[in-house]
Amino acid sequence: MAAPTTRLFFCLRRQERRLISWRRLWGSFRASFSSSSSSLRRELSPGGMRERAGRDPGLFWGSLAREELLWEAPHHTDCQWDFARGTARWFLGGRLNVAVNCLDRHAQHSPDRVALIWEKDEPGTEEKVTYRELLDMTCRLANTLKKNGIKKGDRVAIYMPVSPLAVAAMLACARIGVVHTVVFAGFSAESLAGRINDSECKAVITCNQGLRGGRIIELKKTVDEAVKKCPSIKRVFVAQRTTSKIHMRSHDVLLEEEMAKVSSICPPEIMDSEDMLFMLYTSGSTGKPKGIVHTQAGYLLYAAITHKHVFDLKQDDIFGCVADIGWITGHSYVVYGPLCNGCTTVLFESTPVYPDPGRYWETVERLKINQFYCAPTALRLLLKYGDEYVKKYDRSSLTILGSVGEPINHEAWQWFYDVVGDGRCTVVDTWWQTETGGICIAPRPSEKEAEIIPAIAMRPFYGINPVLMDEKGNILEGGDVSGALCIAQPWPGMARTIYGDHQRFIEAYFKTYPGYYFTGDSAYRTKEGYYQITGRMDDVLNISGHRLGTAEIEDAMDEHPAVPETAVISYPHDIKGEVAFAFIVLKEHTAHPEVVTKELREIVASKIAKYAVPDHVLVVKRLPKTRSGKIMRRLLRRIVTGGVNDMGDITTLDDPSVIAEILDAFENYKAKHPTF
Ligand code: 7RM
Repeated sequence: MAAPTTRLFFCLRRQERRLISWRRLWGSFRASFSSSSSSLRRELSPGGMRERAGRDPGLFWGSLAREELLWEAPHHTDCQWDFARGTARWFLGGRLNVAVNCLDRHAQHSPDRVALIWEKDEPGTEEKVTYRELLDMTCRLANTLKKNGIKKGDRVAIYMPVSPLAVAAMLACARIGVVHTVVFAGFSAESLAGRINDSECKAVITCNQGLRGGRIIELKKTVDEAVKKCPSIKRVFVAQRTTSKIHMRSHDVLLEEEMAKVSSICPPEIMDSEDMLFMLYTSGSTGKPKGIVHTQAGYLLYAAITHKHVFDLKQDDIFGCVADIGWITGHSYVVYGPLCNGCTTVLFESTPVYPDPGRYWETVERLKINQFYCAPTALRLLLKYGDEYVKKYDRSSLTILGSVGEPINHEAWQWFYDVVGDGRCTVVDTWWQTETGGICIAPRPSEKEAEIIPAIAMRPFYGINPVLMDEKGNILEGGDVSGALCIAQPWPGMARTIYGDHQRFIEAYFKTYPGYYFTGDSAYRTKEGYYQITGRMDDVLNISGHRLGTAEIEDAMDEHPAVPETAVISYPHDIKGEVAFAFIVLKEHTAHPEVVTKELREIVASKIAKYAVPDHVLVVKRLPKTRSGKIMRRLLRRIVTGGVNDMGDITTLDDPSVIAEILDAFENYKAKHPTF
């Protein structure tokens, strides 16, 4: 035990030394700043920052990395990249630990500062966790993992609802160099097993049950079912979220019980900048979800800097991002960004309508939240209940309102601004992806703060260089143009690869427009040079801000023995934004089509997740296909969105009479579903 303890102290002493020298530096920095050095003021202004980042991104991020993070060894090379090979590496030679950056340095300075406010499912039962307590919890959890044979480089799945233990689990992995993969606790056993097997996880960390909107979610049961198919799993760590009894299996470990037995000191594993920090599965247009890989230093720096600047973070701010930790928004803006910046971050366990549609705003009042970050789908849902649910709560603590995950419509933006923000908060529509690691386009920061155009993401973040391409791969210059949204240069937060399949990474992001990162989205650039994201260009759906490939839903449905063929497309929805619309072909002489459609819905829920279940299932005799046999989803979209008079180019369509046939089936379907 002696050796590691000495190492820890050594590490802490070095940290302290560095913090002191930083403070000295910061002091002189501030002194010269206030002595009205106008050039320095210009350097630190959004315009100055943007200009420096544009001039030399490597130098810009390199100096920020030195200033903002605590290093065990400094980096020698800012960035090396080659988009033709799909590579970008940042801060080479640098060594650090992410958990030390998120916990130890704050615990040392201000141990009693609140790190987490766990806004539990029942309103008014919140629990606060200080930086000292979170460090203690993280170290105990890390030691429990180690005691059970989990070591640096191993992968561990986290299947938990938003809670302090889930955050501690992520940071415990980071502390000992284990790669975590958080799986959203709404995914089915089959989805969980797929992710565990793809990344060959050694363990799962879960809870006996979850609690959301007053309803119980059987997490442990789902894990038990999943791990039956996962030979790599050696341990299942189970935390006790509810009082229900845990049915123990041989590889199960009671998490809290074990944590109480181990030391609260855990020496951090010192990691290289480019070692893997976590992977997170996300849907693409083809195949199974991809394990998007993020690394240590670049990801952490980018999450922290975007968090600080887009949300105008002040010391002592209480940051409220209501995303689940199972999505990238939860990783970057519930956990890593806010904790690296040492602020207080809210963990929201409930739903926007529990116990009533005032929940968000009641929480804002009770916790005095300063920045509130949510998805447009929730706003669209809440605005339907009227303004009273908002107005009865005091929202004077709010300064910035953020939106993420999907395009925000004008009505929702205006309601957010006028009603929630009383016309005095800045609304930031933030565009980014699992692959970008952090916000890439947002109205803030800017010199022209007042100049915000409703419902558009507007400005590239420091060092982000967006370009729009036409179909032929030519760069579109100037304003008032639309095209495929690409990014021309690397940034520290970008994904490094797809776990176990770098070739797929290249194909998905760097092949369509050689030399550029292709986002999969299309965008419009205004005359003033601002960006508006217009939607996905590929077969990826966005249901309530959650990504899903149409191919995944088709693959699940294709397993039904009575269904030889399916095609899924996106269909607009008032609240969810988009839903899945499935066209299915049944085997001849199938007796009860309605039974089959019901079974298909169940298959999708059990193979993927409930949110993936198609809202519409239409039985057709056949699908529109090209002469070479490819399904023409474009035509299906036209048929259901009323564009039948303009079907576009149908010269490759095998048999044009299929259009009238499907249209007929669709008219019948509408007649039977009056709410359609
Ligand atoms: C953060 C996140 C990414 C996809 C992305 C877009 C869509 C996200 C916006 C948006 C319009 C926005 N990651 N998207 N933010 N579209 N305006 N502000 O959502 O990987 O799950 O999804 O989401 O299509 O490519 S994600």
